[in-house]
Amino acid sequence: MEIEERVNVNDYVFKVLETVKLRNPGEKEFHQAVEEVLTSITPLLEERKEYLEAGILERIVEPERVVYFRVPWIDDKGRTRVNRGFRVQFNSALGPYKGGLRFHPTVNTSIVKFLGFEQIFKNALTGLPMGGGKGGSDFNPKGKSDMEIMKFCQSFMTELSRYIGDDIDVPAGDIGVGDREIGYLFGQFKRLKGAYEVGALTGKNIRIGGSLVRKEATGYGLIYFVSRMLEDNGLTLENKKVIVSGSGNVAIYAIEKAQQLGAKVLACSDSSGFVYDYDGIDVEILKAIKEKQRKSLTEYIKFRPNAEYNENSKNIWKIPCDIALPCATQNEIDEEIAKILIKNGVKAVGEGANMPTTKEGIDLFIKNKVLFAPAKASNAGGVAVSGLEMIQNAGKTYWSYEEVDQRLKKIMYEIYKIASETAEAFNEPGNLLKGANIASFEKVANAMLIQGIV
Ligand code: NDP
Ligand code: 2IT
Repeated sequence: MEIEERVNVNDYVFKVLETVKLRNPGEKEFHQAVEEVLTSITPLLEERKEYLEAGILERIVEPERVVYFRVPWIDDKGRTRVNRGFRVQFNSALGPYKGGLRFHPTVNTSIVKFLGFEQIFKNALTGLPMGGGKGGSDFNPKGKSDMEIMKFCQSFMTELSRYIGDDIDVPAGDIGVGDREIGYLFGQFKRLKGAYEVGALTGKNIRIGGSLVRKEATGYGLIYFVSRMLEDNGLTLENKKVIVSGSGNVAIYAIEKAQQLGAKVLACSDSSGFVYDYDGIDVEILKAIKEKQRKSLTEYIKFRPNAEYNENSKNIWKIPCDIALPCATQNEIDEEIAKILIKNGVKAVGEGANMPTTKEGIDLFIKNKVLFAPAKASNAGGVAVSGLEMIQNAGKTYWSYEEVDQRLKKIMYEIYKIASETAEAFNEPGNLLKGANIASFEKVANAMLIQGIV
């Protein structure tokens, strides 16, 4: 685009978005993530025309590099299986690419690009030196034996190892990838490199260089953020009715921390359905079923006398609650569900998952003055502690649980402060989505300006 064409910021943003859609056909999640960021930063672009002149927008929506590769492996019956592996190295203005790996049958280029794009800004908000990236595979870990998981991880890493390293790109977990998978990935990486390059992956088990509190970090960080947001609005978590979707890593530790702070968590879900526990979710039972046995939530009601199971996951949002915490996957909360939540009097929504609310859902929450904690701010605790794991690894040292937890809390409070102060400075007090997008974009754009057109 010529500079003259860039004078009207709204037209300019519209043209960039149109180009993104044309260049990345059919990638609707990626389009959605880009649109959300670009349309909310127009007031900043009005003030910083140098961003337009340096082509920051056109550059920031284009990944620096995308790789995809074949992942062949042999299942327990001796059959050859082939999956597809992905890594998108989106932006390295602030540091090495950093972001998780997702193993789920729905993974494709649109999913990894949307996640990678979000990650750029989320990582910037943590204040730690990390660029943005994401990866994964359409491999479905459900029903696979431990041996099959190991063989898949080894094959996946055989390819991925060409592209990662502690100063290059540092993967971690996401859906379907926890410390078991990171352990197998690390083992194969070490073998291929012939060196114990401990900082090339995070989310490691603490016995092989992981950080304390990494496992809890996303869920705990979400609750630290939400409690700060409530406090700022004269509310607390004490005795609040909370609904959490998902029952994986993020959901479990969000439930645990919310309960520690006095909330009543009534329900949680998985891909097969949800449980409503009138006595409040028993998080230790949940951990045993989901973390250890890797079974469905249907098991939960066997142990709890006052719990019910419902096989439609989405109906979890019909339960009246004060606080809704979507912690499963993207686009869980659409316009229809947002209307139900609002009708039932929801006071706050805290996004634990990435992009769990559609644009229409977000607009409704903001219009109806529901306190809204946007994912790239509120779920940044996971990658923040990954950043702390990188620092510990680089210094060949370990910090105590209390030390990491305190640092996590401080980072989450700081992110809240930046997002709310920026929202206020741009005349939209309370709009944390706008505040988080503007503050993080500015940070990345400034770092890009300094480094020239690369
Ligand atoms: P897990 O794999 O540990 O858990 C995912 C949970 O969500 C499971 O309960 C799963 O159900 C459910 N789920 C996944 N996909 C779907 C789907 N398509 N429909 C319905 N339910 C689904 O993943 P995490 O807890 O790590 O991740 C959850 C969300 O949080 C994701 O959006 C992820 O990107 C985000 N996130 C994760 C971070 C991390 O550090 N792990 C950091 C920041 C964000 P089932 O058990 O049946 O598979
Ligand atoms: O979405 C995310 O922030 C993550 N899955 C965590 C990424 C990381 O590098 O710890």
